[in-house]
Amino acid sequence: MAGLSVIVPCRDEKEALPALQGQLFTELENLKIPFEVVFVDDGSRDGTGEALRALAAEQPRAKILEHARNRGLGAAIRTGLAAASGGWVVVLDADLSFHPRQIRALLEEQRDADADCVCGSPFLGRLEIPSWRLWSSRLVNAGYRLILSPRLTAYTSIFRLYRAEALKSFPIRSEGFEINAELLAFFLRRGLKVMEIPALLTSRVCGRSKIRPFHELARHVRLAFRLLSGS
Ligand SMILES: Nc1nc2c(ncn2[C@@H]2O[C@H](COP(=O)(O)OP(=O)(O)OP(=O)(O)O)[C@@H](O)[C@H]2O)c(=O)[nH]1
Ligand SMILES: [Mg+2]
Repeated sequence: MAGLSVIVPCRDEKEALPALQGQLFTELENLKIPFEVVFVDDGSRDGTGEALRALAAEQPRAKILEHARNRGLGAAIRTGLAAASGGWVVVLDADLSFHPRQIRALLEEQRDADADCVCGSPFLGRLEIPSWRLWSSRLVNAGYRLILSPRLTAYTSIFRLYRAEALKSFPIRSEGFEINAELLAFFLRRGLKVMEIPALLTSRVCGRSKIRPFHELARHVRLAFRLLSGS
């Protein structure tokens, strides 16, 4: 395995960083593979930037990138990807809602199936989130299953392992949360091998959710039209 880059997009996540730092780096060291963690601070206003710089002073394997103003989850992942040097990329929430101990299972599935992308699917595993989130997520995923492939269940989840070379070759356009669906669409349409494994998704325990449901739904609808029209 050529090294792993873990991209962590962060918007106003100062409260979540101490727990993330403790748990993410321990899990990654236990994997016994070369790794780096690329944090992208996306115009945070709660001191996330300062907290990340302090973290990087303690963690030589952390890279910190900053947007001067908030540009959205998609833009943050693209910035992180441009700086990622690993042969494999994992994208992870800052709030531990997908616990980093689950990264090991993504890597094992990649190796066993020789996959180009492995998705952690809470729909195959477990979701411990409010029911309105569950049903809105089910609805959006049902739409993508119709457009892309009924075989997959987790088009909107962030937690995945990607072959970096493939990921970097895509003309990614998403600015917001719809990037997760756009990336999967590229893998599927290029005939690359995508696998899913069960994952556990829990609600965040600190800080505030950044997702704006109606705004993100509009972005998903726009992406769906783009995928259907082939533009
Ligand atoms: N860089 C960047 N990161 C973002 C932005 N919006 C959200 N994020 C990060 O993306 C991840 C997912 O956002 P969350 O707010 O956790 O969204 P969610 O996981 O759908 O919902 P909750 O876990 O319930 O809050 C977190 O690490 C956020 O800090 C953004 O505009 N820019
Ligand atoms: Mg989250």
